[in-house]
Amino acid sequence: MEASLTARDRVGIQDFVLLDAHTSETAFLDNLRKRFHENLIYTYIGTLLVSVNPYRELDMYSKKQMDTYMGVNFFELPPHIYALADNVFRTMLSECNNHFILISGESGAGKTEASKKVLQFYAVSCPSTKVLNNVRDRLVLSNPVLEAFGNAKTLKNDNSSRFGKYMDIQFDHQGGAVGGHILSYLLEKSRVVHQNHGERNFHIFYQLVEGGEEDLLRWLGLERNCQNYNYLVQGNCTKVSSINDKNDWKTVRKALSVIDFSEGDTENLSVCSSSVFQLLGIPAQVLQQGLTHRKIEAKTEEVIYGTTVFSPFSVDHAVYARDALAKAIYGRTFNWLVNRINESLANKDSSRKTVIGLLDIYGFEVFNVNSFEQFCINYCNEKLQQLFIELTLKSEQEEYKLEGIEWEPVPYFNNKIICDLVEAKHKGIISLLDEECLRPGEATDLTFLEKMEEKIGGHPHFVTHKLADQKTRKTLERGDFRLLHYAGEVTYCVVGFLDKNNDLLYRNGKEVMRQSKNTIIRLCFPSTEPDSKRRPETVVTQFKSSLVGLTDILLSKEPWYVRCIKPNEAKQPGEVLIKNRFSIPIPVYNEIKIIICGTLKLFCSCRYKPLCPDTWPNWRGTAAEGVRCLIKYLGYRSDEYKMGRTKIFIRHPKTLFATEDAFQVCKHKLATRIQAKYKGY
Ligand code: AD9
Ligand code: MG
Repeated sequence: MEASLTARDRVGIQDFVLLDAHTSETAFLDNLRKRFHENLIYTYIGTLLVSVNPYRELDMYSKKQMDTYMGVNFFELPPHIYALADNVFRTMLSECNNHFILISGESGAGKTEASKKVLQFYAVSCPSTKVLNNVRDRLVLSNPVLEAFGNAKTLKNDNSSRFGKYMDIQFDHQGGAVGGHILSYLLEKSRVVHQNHGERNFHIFYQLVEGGEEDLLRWLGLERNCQNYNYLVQGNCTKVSSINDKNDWKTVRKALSVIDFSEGDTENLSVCSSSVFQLLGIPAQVLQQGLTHRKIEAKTEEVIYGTTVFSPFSVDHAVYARDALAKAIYGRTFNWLVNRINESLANKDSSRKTVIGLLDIYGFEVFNVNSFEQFCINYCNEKLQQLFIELTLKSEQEEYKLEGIEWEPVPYFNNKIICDLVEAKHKGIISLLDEECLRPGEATDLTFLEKMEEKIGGHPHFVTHKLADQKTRKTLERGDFRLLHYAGEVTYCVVGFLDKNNDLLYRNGKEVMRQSKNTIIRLCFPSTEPDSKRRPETVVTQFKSSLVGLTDILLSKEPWYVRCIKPNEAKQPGEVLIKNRFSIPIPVYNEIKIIICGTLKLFCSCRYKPLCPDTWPNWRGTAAEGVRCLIKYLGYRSDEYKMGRTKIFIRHPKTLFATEDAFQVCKHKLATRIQAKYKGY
C-alpha cells in the first residue's frame, strides 16, 4: 500500500491553491501535516507563505540555499522564506516602491526566526561594498542586542519577544542595503519586577550575571549567582536548557561594539541593566529617601528633610515605588537603546531609497492566568488580523467583483467586531478602563469590571462571571472577564489592570534619577521632562495610538505575508497537532485563486502576442477578444483561467510558466530570424 503512494500523496502540495479540495480547512491541515512529516515546513497559499515551526535545525538555510533562491521565479522552486524574501526584493527594485512583510502567528510559532532569516538573506544577497557591509553587519547585529533586552523565556517560548518590532531596511536603487530604522512597541516592563512560575526576566540580566567579565561584575558590585537577586528568581527558573547565557553575553558585547557602542556606553548600559539592584551612581541616602518617601506640597504631619516636605510610604507603598522605578528605568533604557541603534543604522545620504519593512510582534498568547499584558498583546494581534483581512480577503473579493468574475462569496470571520469591542470611543474596553483610571481613590479593578458588565455585557464576544453560563457554558471566577478573540477564547484576570494602565511613577523617583552619575539614566530622566499635574496618557491609549501609526505606515506599502504555525504546545520536534486555531482564513481562497497575471492588454497586445498567428504581429480587436483568441490557440482549459473586465486570472502557476517558456523560445527564434535577415547589411 505504502509503495503505491504517489509523491503528491506523500509530500502534499506545495501551493495550497493547487489542491483540488482547497476550500476545506481539513484538507489544508492534512496537507500541512503531510509536508511537515517530510520536513517540508513551508507551503504557499498563492504568494502567502505558511511556515510550520520544526523545533529543530533543518539544513535549509545555508549560503548555497540562498544562492539557489536568488533571482529565481517565485513558484519555480519549493516554497521557502528565501523565495519570498527574494520576490519582495526584486519586486521592490523593478517597481521602485515600498513593501512590508507581515509575519504573524501565535507565541512560539517562529515569527522572530522568520524575520531573522529574511534579514540574513538580504545580508548575503544584496550587493556588497565595504560601506554596505558595515551597514549590513549593523542591521544583522541589532538583533541579538534587542533580543537580549526585549526577549525572555515564557511558558510558550524560550525566546519570546516581549515587545513589538517594526524594522525598515532601506535600499538604494541598485539594491544595496544602505540603512535601517526600528520602531518598537510596548515593552512588557512588568516582567522586570515580576515573573510567573516557569518564566524568566529579560535575557540580559542572566547574561550579565552568568557571562559578565570578572572586572565588570566587581565594578557593578554584582555576584555571579542569579539566586541572589530577587528580581531574577520569581519564576524559579534561572537556567533554560535551550539558552547559553554566557555565550549570549559575548555575542551581545561584540554586537554592541559593531553598532558603535563605546566601552563607556556598554558599561553605562550594564549599570542600567543591573540598576534594579544598584545605586545607579546616586548617593545612597538620596536613593533610599526617594524609594521610601513621597514628596508633597502641603505641610501637615510629614517628616521634614531640610526645607522639603516628605511623607513616608508604608512598606507596601515603598515596594510599589521601588518596582515602579525599576520598571521605568528599564523601559526608558530600552527606548534609549532603540534610539541609539537607530542612530547607528541611519543613512545620512538623502538620495531616493525604497524600503522593505519587517514586522515581528509578540504573538497571540493564552496562559492559565492572563493579565493586562496579554490583553495588550492580543489586542495588537487582533489589529494585525484586521489589517490582513482588509488588505487581502476584502480587497481580493472586491477585485473579483470589480472584474465581474463569477465567484462564490466565501464567508470568513471578520474580526472588526472584536477590534471595535476593545477600542470603540466611549464604549470600548480601552475607554472604560481609561475612565476608571481617571477616578483615583474611587475606582478599583472590580469597578472597572462592573462598568464593562454594564456597558458591554451584551456584546457577543464579551463574557463575565454573570453572563458566562449563558454564552459559553463555562464558569468564570468573579474578577475575570473573557474575550472571544479571533484566535480563541482568553480569560483575563482583572486584577492589576488599573495600576498597570496608569503606570505611575512618583515625582520624587524621577528627581532622584536626575542625580545619577550614569549618563544613560540622566538622559532617560531629563530635567526638561515636565512634572506636570496633567495626567500622562495611559499605557493602553499610548499603545492604541502607536498601533494606529503602525497601520498608517503599513498601508502606505505593498503587503506580503508569512503565517507561522506552531505544531504543538510542547515545543518539540516531530509532534504534529496542528490546529488552525490561529485563523488563516483559508476558505476564501476559492477556486480561482490565482496568479493575477496582469492586464488583458499586457497579456495579449504586448507580451504574448507572438505566440499566436492571429495576434501577431498586431491585434486590431479589443484586448479581451485578443486574449480569448490567444488562449484558445494555446489550449488553456476552461477551469485554468478566468477572464475579468481588465485582467486575466490564471489558477496554476504552471500554466503561466508554460506560456512564458513558449514565449522565451519564440522570442529566441524571432531574434535569430531577425539577425539572419539583417546579416548582409
Ligand atoms: V513570540 O510571539 O515572540 O513568543 P515567535 O517569535 O513566533 O514567538 P520564535 O521565532 O521565537 O517564535 O520561535 C520559537 C522557537 O522555535 C525558536 O527559538 C526556535 O527554537 C524554534 N524555531 C522557530 N522557527 C524555526 C525554524 N525555521 N527552524 C528551526 C525554529 N527552529
Ligand atoms: Mg518573537
